[in-house]
Amino acid sequence: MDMLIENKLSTTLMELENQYGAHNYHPLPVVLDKGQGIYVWDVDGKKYIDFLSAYSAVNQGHCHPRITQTLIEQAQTLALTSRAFYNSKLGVYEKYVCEYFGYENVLPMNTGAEAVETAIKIARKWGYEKKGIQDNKAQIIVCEGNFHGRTSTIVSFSSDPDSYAHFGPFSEGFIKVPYNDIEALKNALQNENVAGFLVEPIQGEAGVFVPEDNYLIEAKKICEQNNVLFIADEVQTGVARTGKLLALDHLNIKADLLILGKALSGGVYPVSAVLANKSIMDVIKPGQHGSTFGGNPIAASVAVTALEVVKDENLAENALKMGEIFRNQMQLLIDKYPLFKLVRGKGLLNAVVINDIPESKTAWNFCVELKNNGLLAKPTHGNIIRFAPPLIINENQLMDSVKIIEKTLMEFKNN
Ligand code: IF1
Repeated sequence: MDMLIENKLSTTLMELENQYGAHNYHPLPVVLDKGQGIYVWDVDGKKYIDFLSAYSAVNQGHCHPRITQTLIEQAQTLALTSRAFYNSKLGVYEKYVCEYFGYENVLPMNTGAEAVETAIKIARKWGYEKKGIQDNKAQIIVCEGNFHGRTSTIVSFSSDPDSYAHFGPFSEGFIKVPYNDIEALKNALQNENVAGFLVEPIQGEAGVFVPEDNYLIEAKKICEQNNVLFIADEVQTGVARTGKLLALDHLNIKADLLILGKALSGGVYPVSAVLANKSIMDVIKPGQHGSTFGGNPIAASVAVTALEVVKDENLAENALKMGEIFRNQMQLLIDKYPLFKLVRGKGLLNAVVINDIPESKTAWNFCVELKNNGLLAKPTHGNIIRFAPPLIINENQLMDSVKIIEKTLMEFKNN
């Protein structure tokens, strides 16, 4: 096809988004049209390796045949009943997801932010009804640099001005402590009104910041000692992304409230969940929380298949192995090219820190060049590039990706 005509189509489509959509994103200039496995294609038919995986939602790969089949079949059978009635898929899913992650109960929601909200509500209610906190006094400890979603309550305790500025007045009841600082957490836990500690096992938005192993182990211990719920947001780290089913599995600790989303559906449908044991979940009674779409038959069916795929295709083991190789390869590039400063991460949730001031556009410019060379990744705050391909990636594909990254490093002229 003629090059000019091809370019015109993607330009037209980008202009449509720019003209009619709210400008709440700053996408890379590529218009995607098709996906299969680790690959996506733009409207001109150009093929890319996807190293973002829709922010870890498509861990199982794009358009996984089994997951897609379940979605289609269930959509043709029964899509939505609301929770005013039982449906034939929900209970089956609930049993499956509870046994899968080792909890007694699940509360199904749709998006990650909704599941975080749900966990906050459960923790507060538990605080009043089980711990005996005086009404309206419950506190949740959160971490600096957190990312838990975009609702008005959640942005109330964000430390990123883009997330919270001019969205006040803010919700009360949150105590912020530095991440990876056990003494600060200990101090905050002195407050007897604390109901829960909400934490990401690895901070994604903060640039894939992995805390010391001991931090979360100790944190869990002192929460227990203080009768405070340990609430893990594994929306991004869960479902095999870090090389174990859950990031907390690396440390053999179990959250009191576990928050999941994104890859719970393989990215084909919004499915999120909060898991807990009965003694905690039973504070929620009929009429006290819910959602029209939460636990609908499509979501329930799709989630079972998406979780089966994770087991059947050994995605956790693969993520662990491929992650090792990826970080070793990035280390070789760091030794060779001054533009790359350091690599960090776990499993296939990794980031490379770029050697420039946080305010510069270097990471963005580099991602544009990666795109031109056939690999999609997105910069995050402070000149950091997140590298998180679907977990089905094999060693050959991974080495092809490393070649694209090195080629881009060789060619790169920052401007
Ligand atoms: C966007 C980051 C990723 C999350 C954790 C809850 C949610 C998220 C730990 C909310 C969502 C997203 C949303 C996305 C960018 C993104 C992200 F850059 F912000 F950090 F993944 F890396 N807890 N993360 O990471 O889930 O309501 O979106 O389903 O575009 O805002 P959601």
